[in-house]
Amino acid sequence: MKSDLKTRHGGRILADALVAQGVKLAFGVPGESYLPVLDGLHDLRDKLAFVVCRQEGGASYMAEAYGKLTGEPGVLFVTRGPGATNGAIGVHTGFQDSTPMVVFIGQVGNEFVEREAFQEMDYRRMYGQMAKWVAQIDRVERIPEYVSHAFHAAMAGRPGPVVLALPEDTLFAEAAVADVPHYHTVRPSASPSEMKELEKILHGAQRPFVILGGGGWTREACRRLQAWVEKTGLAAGTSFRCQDLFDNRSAAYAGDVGIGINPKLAQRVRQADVLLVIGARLGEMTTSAYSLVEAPVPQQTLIHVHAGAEELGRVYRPALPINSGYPQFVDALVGLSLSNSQWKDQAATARKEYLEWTEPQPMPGKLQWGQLVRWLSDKLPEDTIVAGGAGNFASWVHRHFRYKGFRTQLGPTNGSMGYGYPAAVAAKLAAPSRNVIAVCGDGDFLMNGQEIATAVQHGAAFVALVVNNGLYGTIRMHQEREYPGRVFGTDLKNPDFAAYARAFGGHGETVERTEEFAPAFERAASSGKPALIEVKIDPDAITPSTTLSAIREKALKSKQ
Ligand SMILES: Cc1ncc(C[n+]2csc(CCOP(=O)(O)OP(=O)(O)O)c2C)c(N)n1
Ligand SMILES: [Mg+2]
Repeated sequence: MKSDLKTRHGGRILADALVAQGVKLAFGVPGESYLPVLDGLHDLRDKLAFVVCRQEGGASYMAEAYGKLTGEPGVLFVTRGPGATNGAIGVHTGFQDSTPMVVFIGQVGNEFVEREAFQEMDYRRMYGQMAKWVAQIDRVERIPEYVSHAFHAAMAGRPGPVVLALPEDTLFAEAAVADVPHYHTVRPSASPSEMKELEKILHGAQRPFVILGGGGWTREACRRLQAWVEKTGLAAGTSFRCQDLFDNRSAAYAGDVGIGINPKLAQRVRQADVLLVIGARLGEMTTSAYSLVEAPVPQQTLIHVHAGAEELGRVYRPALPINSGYPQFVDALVGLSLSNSQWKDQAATARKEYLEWTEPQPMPGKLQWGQLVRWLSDKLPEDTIVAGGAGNFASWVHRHFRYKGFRTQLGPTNGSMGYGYPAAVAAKLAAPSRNVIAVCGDGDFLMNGQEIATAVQHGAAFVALVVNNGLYGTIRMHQEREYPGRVFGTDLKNPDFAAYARAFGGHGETVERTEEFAPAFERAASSGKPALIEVKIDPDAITPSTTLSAIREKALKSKQ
């Protein structure tokens, strides 16, 4: 019935396609390369909000965080070459974190293509390794088809980013085409024979351990899995920065299998006879550099459940690979009734070890950061979203914060700095009724500090903490360990962070002592503005369990 269709320009067709796919919020930085899209979005501004950002790095993290939080593709718009290169960091993060994203990039018109025209790049080559699919839409009438394909591809199996380039002539051209309805989420299920085999393996297990991780979970699947784990008496851990997949207050929770792992938990994973791994890829950070689980054939009997068929057998040859979506797998799993009193005793010991490990230890200086993390954990509402970036400041959060519900943690599993602040902006805009905090380092924060402007402009009021040790502390720690006393390139001269926040129209505070924090936090949280608290810590306090000077002394001794 083509004749009934209205003629629209490419930008409007694209905007309509996004609304048809259920998109309500998109992030980006504008460019002259995609003006018709902005024009199309103008028509649909009541249905789809566009969050205009200050740097594509921040915008791409926002789109990634939106995808991570909601489970639906985060949508990003960037301009040609410079926008595309700035925006790459969030796409790389989304790929490693299995986050669904759909990224649109302006492109030179087809009449100039392959001339290295103004800002021209071949995005298929540029994004090839960090996207599930990269394509260019060369015909205006095929926009709805490509967009539908992109949303299906971003969501199918192991979720991830998809990139679509938009040549200018495609966007300005007009066509009369139909929209495509909302995408399906296509994920496989475990077969009855696989579940039988799983039951047999678990039935004979003496020291089993469960690890959850990855992207593609739902609140309901996590809740049902947790109830089953608790009922069977198993112990469970979570992979690196996926600590919110299991209520950390549960008696069955044994801690996070990530960076700075509890040595007793590491031992438990190493010595398990059966590992039931659901959704985690078992990457370098989760396996302590492939040492907890040996590659390619693990000592443990590995049952590896993953939504991406290509992940099974990629690093580890499992005893039982199961290609399944996680809600689908949990559906089948909860039907199994298993129980073993030996497991229950082990889970109780694991829990005791978790509680001991997560008690904050005293650290040098006037401000006890570990105690403050515990204070936040005890005080903030249960569904508070904690967005964090990369650096040693985060190790206190990993260790002392108890995540209590699904999608209360937004962190980059690729260890990418600058994530926390923009992720918190996206979280507050996506879920305005939820409480949000960002936890940043001094180095980490300034990678995207400009996005305070975005928070102010769009009314995203949340509290950001900037943990200031005047160092790229993580790198200093490694430096002192490898080349003690030879400090180079890791000192930072910082601005007055509170004044910086105020200059953007936000609320700013500086805290130097433990006891100053609570009243400062109350003032910040009730300011009604994007708020920032600079939290000054002693640079010697480099991790929750050791100091820089101790690391240096040990390294010097070992070199003598
Ligand atoms: C985008 C990016 N650049 C560089 C790094 C390497 N890197 C990892 S942690 C770190 C230092 C973090 O410093 P800061 O945010 O101040 O945290 P601290 O370790 O001092 O607590 C650096 C430079 C990275 N992970 N990501
Ligand atoms: Mg620092």
